[in-house]
Amino acid sequence: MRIAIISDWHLGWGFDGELGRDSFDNLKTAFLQLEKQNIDLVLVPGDLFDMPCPSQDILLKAITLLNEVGLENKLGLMDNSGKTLKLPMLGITGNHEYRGKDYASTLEVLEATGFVKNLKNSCERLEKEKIAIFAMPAIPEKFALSYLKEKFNPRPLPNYLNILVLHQSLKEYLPFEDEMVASISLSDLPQGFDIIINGHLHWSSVVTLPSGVVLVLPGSTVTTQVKKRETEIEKGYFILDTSLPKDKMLEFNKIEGARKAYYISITSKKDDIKKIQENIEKELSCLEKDKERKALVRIRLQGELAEGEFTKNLNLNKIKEEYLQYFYISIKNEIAEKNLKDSIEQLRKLQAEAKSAKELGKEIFLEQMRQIRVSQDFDYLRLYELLENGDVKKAKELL
Ligand SMILES: [Mn+2]
Repeated sequence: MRIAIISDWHLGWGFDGELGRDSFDNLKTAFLQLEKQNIDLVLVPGDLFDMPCPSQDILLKAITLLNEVGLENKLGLMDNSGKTLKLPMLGITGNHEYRGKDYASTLEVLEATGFVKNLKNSCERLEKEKIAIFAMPAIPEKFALSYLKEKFNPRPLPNYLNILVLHQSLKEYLPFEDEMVASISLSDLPQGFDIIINGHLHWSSVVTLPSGVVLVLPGSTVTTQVKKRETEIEKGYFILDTSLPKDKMLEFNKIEGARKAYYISITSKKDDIKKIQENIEKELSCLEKDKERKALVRIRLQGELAEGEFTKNLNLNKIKEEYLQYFYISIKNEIAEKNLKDSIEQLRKLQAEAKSAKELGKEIFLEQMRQIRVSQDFDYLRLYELLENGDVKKAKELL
């Protein structure tokens, strides 16, 4: 059996901007490639859409795209209500699509339109093929570990190829400067599975963990943020061929013609403005230039300026304009003039605190609920969500 693993489509990403077609174009190309690759099943580990409530324009574009996919449902796969699907596709919701159980999810919409079976903390058994697919939709990271271990607690089936599908952060995979959080470590992943597939992390990779389980990160089909690790690997998907030996089962396929992305890191060692500008130009001149499909370029400037030089004299707009026809350039300028360094540190701290104000509110609420000793089984996260959405009537019912 040949299973396509294709994740994090992020349909609708940057929809109103110049790059608004990328998520659709890349997915379209990927499906056209898959149509020629003898695929029996498509697995989508979350973030099909970039947002929990896509606009009708985005939904229409997504449905139109999926309507044109020429993959046959040879397995006769059915949705949760027992209707045969148009496509042999199984999926879970990702963190970008996350909504509480009181609200309809994007996956439910795509299931109602007949494209995908929405897997919800369940096990999909393919009896004839002896394949068991366990799937846990994304939940807030803070609850992920205990949910996985205590509530979901998936148990592999004997004599099956056991696959687990997740959409969570993993502690070991977080770049140290990242704002993402994780509660699950590699050592927390359940034992006895043959393959664990995790969406969410946008670069592709396959590793065999010490426990023997093969961990697959399919990566995303579109570049949403130009991060260093992401630019080192092309956008694509995996094909899992269950007839092959375990070490040859997985094959990466890149999406042809996907927009390129580059990450340039420049550290100034007390350089002057002229030298920094030259260094940027030097790096940009080495990149592949394609006017038809302008590449994304992220430039990160770090280090210290030479004494007596001022960052305001670094004309970054001039560089952006000069390469306008080849690149979408975004610049993160962290170069500091010496005397400004301290105040910038302080500002950064304040910014970080402001960002978590909403999180803080939730924390306080949950802590207060804990203190009044409501029963362990009471779903206070759900209560919080209902209140946040102004559903007072439902909240009262719940109480
Ligand atoms: Mn994602």
